[in-house]
Amino acid sequence: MMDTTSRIFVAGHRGLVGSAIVRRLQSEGYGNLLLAGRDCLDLRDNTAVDRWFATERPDYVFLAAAKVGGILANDTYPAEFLNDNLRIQSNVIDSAWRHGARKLEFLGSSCIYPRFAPQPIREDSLLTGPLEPTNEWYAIAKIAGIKMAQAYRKQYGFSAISLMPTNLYGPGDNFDLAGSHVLPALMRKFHEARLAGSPEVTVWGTGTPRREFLHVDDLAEAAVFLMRTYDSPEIVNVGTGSDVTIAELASMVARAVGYGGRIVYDSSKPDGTPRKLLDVSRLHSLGWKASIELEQGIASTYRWYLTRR
Ligand code: GFB
Repeated sequence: MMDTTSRIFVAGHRGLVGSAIVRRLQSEGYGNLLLAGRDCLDLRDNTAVDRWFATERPDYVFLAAAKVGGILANDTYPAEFLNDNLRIQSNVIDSAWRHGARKLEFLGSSCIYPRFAPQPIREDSLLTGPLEPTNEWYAIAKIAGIKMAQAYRKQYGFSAISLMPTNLYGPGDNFDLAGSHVLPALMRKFHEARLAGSPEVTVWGTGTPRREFLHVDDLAEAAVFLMRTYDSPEIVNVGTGSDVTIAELASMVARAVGYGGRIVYDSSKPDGTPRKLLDVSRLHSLGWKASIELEQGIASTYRWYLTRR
């Protein structure tokens, strides 16, 4: 059982998810965290990863390292989204097992599900239909990660579990407009438009797609909870259970930022999947529920954004 003295490796500790998991572990008193930045360990490098695990020998591994991005980045860099992610997760899962880790938690994504999966999306929708084309490369890599965790459990008895978070946001997010997800992009666009006194802000797509947004601190709480309590090959969705349209999100973010101008839609930009709401009944039955309301989460993320500028 993971305790406060366990050697815990958080792969990807500088990213949105990894940094939130580190904060959560520290707040719960876990003091033996192993962290390795990109500068000292390239997780795509099989030899380097194997050597690192042989030396450090973590007991528990949170696999939160990945090449991630929003709809445009996914569509622009399909080779990297597929190749980098396959390499990172194969190296980490294999080395963790090879060097005696007791348990590994793999972080996937809600984009693994078919584009037209029945909503809300249950875990058993996996591999029942074609994927959303804008992010199928990332999705295929994440599906391979799930299968690798299940294969290592089946063949070697390795205790590997997989969580599928919905769209995440929060402190530590990427605010680069070409690479980011929608929520940080809109926060930055409205913020800069307010400062510049711009009369309008352009939002990509039609505004009609629906998305579910989970604060990354909620995700981190669930990730630590499931590492402690869950041990099964079945994947677990992690979300809030409710979603909003992109137009509703835009209004919420504009309000939080104090922007009063017009919001216009650029339908030449892709909408992506029409809806992606996770069924979270498995997670609820395991004893965990999200607690950060979207409005409140946007407000606190905006406060964080202001301090980092
Ligand atoms: O967050 P997002 O990039 O990713 O876009 P996905 C969500 C929706 O917001 C799309 C719209 O309909 C976008 O067209 N949108 C509006 C914007 N304005 C903007 C903007 O300024 N920037 C961005 N980025 N979007 C991702 C996948 O899909 O979901 C990833 O690409 C990952 O692989 C992630 O799985 C969870 O929700 O469409």
